[in-house]
Amino acid sequence: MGALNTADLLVQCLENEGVEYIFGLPGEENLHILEALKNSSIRFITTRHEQGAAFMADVYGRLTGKAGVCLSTLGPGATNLMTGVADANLDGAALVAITGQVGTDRMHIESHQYLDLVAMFAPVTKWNKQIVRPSITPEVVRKAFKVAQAEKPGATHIDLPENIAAMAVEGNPLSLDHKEKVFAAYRTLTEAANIISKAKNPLILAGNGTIRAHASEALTEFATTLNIPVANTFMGKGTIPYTHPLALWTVGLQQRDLITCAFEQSDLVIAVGYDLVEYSPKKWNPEGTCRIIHIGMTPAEVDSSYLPEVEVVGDIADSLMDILKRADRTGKSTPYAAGLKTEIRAQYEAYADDLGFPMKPQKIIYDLRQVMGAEDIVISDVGAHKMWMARNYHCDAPNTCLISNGFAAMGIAIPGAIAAKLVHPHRKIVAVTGDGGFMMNNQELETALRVGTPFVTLIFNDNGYGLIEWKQINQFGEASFIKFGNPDFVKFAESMGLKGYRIQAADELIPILKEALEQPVPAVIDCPVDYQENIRFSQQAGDLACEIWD
Ligand SMILES: Cc1ncc(C[n+]2csc(CCOP(=O)(O)OP(=O)(O)O)c2C)c(N)n1
Ligand SMILES: [Mg+2]
Repeated sequence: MGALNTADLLVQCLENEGVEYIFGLPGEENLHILEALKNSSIRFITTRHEQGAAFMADVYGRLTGKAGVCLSTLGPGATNLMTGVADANLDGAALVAITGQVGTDRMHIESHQYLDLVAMFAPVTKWNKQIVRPSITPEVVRKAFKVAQAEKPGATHIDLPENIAAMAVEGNPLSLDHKEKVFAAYRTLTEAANIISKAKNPLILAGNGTIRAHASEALTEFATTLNIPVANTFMGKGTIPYTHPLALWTVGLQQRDLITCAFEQSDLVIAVGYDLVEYSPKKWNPEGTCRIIHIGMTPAEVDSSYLPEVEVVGDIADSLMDILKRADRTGKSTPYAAGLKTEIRAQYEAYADDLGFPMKPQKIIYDLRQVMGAEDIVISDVGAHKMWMARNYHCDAPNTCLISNGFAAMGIAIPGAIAAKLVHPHRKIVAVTGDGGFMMNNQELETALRVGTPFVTLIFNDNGYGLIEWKQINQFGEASFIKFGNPDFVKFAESMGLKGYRIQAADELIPILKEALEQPVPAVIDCPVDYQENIRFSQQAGDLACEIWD
């Protein structure tokens, strides 16, 4: 091996961080990095679009808590990367983006493909820097990972000019930090326990922070012992098993739903690992009158509808266990919750045998749940199908239904499924997507075939941007500019060497899903969906009267 250059040292630093994969696309300005990767333990996954690479890193980060890494060249490669980087940043997923760049000798003049990438990525990252001298590489890399992985996780970015990448350097990776737990202050724990002990109808709102902190078991014990019902956000699915009697399932639709009643009934919301980016408190606390306890790894965000009486800031599992020791709710129960849960469950089960075709979204999801095991993973794309997945796909365990609900970018599901299969090769993986989102990143199905990550893509086919249609009809009484045509998805899949299926009757879905999940190659299922259900649901929910569960 020749002398070490900056790109070699960069790769050594990435190895030191435990990086397993880099998702990316080559360009002239990142050639030195690719050369350095040839002799590395890191597996480079060549993608078909930089956005795909960033979404893969995003979902890797979300599933593992370790930063996913994506790489692009400068200019157009970097602009393509941005959507996935922004998604990680707003969804609280650790990600490190690396871009190639022109040499430092031509940044001050009009230069082919040059954009100021540090300025460009600044608003979509927690921190970013250019490597301006070879010797600072270990510090820049260490800081990028430390910041990306620290609560609340997000994206960071490293820009490497090509002349710096080629320069000789001496140096070694820095040793990693040993994260110490931070414990909440005694006063906040006792105060929280007192408020909880006295509340009449408390309700737990569990968010993705609970999952990031590995506090799901603690939360389940806390809720069970104190007999307090739990609603989870879209990204908080699986914090408590959906079969648990106190689990009121998911909240977060931008409209009324049965679960809204739980918030109307409660006199205290205990928000645990709740990220406001997901579901504005203005939706569940419009008057700002609700009493709130905030339990999180970081202090509460400022919002006029989210003014907690006490903020318990520290390791979430420890805080919950500590409050549990101090709180006393003997003889207290929340009678409304059982009635509400019975109704929520009845609405879910009502579609079990629905043979309508095109299939109702509730039935597609009901059937999907039947074929997926407790540890299997679905990744939802963004659209009307996501709203139904959020509402109707219930989880036993954390990180088994991934939904982008911070940035909510269409196109995440297919690249996300590749990352999920890499992280969990023995689990079944399904990407649930609309036909719109499918056409945004389906090129990555070739990546999936090539790298050997078989999974099933289930397309909700409505020939249109269904969620926008839903909103337009609710808001303006009619839809516009949302219809489009689709390719023949079965032939499309077959042309790529994948398996393709089309659902032609409701009772075909379960057997086809089972068969598709057994394939050694990625499979695509085209499933026509009846989105008339969307409007019907909105009308019903608008008329909902909560008083019956008083
Ligand atoms: C990249 C991106 N562009 C636009 C939007 C706005 N948007 C949200 S949902 C949606 C429609 C999604 O259509 P489709 O993928 O077919 O899913 P469906 O709603 O029909 O289930 C659009 C355009 C978005 N969230 N992300
Ligand atoms: Mg659609």
